[in-house]
Amino acid sequence: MQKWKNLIRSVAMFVFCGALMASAQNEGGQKVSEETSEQTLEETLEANLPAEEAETPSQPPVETPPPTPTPAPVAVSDKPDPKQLGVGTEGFFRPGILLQGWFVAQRAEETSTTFRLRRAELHAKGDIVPGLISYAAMIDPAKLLEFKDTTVNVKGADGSSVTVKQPGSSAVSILQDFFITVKSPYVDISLGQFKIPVSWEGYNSSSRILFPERAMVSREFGDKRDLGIRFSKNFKYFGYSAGVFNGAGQNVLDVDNAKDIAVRLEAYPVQGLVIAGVAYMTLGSRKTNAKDRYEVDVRYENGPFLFQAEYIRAHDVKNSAPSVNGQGFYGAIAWTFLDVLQPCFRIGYMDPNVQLKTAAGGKDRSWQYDVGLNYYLRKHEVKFQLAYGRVQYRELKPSNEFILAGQVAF
Ligand SMILES: [Ca+2]
Repeated sequence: MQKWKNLIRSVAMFVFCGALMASAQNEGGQKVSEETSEQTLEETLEANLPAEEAETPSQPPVETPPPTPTPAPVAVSDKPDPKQLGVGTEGFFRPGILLQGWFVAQRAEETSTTFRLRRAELHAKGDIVPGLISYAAMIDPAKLLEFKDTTVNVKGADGSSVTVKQPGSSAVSILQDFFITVKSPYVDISLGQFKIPVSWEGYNSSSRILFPERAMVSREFGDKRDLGIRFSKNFKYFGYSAGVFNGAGQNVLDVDNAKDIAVRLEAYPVQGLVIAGVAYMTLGSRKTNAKDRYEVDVRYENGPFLFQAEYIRAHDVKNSAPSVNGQGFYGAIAWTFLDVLQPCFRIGYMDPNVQLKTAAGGKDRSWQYDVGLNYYLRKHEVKFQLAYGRVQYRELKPSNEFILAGQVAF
């Protein structure tokens, strides 16, 4: 920047001196006082510099050596990190991306194949007051697909229908995470929208899951976002995450005054081992809407070996209908060869409604079997995943799914 300033100065001086000489010649050799010349030069420079630069106070005279450049804002932290950008008065900004692309082939009633942009998460995060106030926002434009032509019945005398564009899935807003966090040694308090702390796989980053897709039970009850306030912190031997949520889901204002509360407690008794429990329940009026979750999960990672398992029990009340109890579990095991190649196996069970003895509403009790092979080119920053999964229902036709996935994340 200083180089450009000096260049602009030199050019301006050259042009200005040339103009002065020409003017002096034209006006019959009239002398211009040095004082006036210098003053005008400064004004000319001010006018020629970009607005932001012109505001810099006390431009030094051209003849003096260039002043030390104003230091660029740097993050105030123990170690300046070259990977983050200084913002605000003393804050910093760190961008992040998670891209997951799939080719998926499914066979249930019939075979279907498609390429799919599974995730395109764009993260903006950092501290605005280092060590005290942090922020994060994440959007995923891949969640919003083009609206589809859908036939909708209209209320009229002839009972006709119209074709209109409708969203292909229930999610329309691409806003995923929103954090305004106050940090302290024992608790980080966040206001915004984030995942409820149900299911280890659900709660943790989508960039680190073992298979391209989470286990059925984790998807059914976990990996859900809600608006609320969260209290969390991790220590050497334990961690916690507790929250109060609307209970209405992602990007939805609360429909009642009842609020959901959740507590997740994690213990790390030995290196690589996580044992956790979750309790989540609706407090307040539970007549029309209530959601309870209970969970235990365990994860052990030691060198190339990985084992993880979860069990979740659910109780739901919706619109005065009889309450529904659901439950599920899974166990997964993996071994990494040469730090890059990881075969993995998973077996899971999911029962969306334990009272029902038959399939209903497209939901049925099922067993899930998965086998996969992961290739880590740069750990989770660049990985490729191959997976085959089969879901065997009690009554519905079994479904088979083959996924080839690629991921880039930072
Ligand atoms: Ca509520």
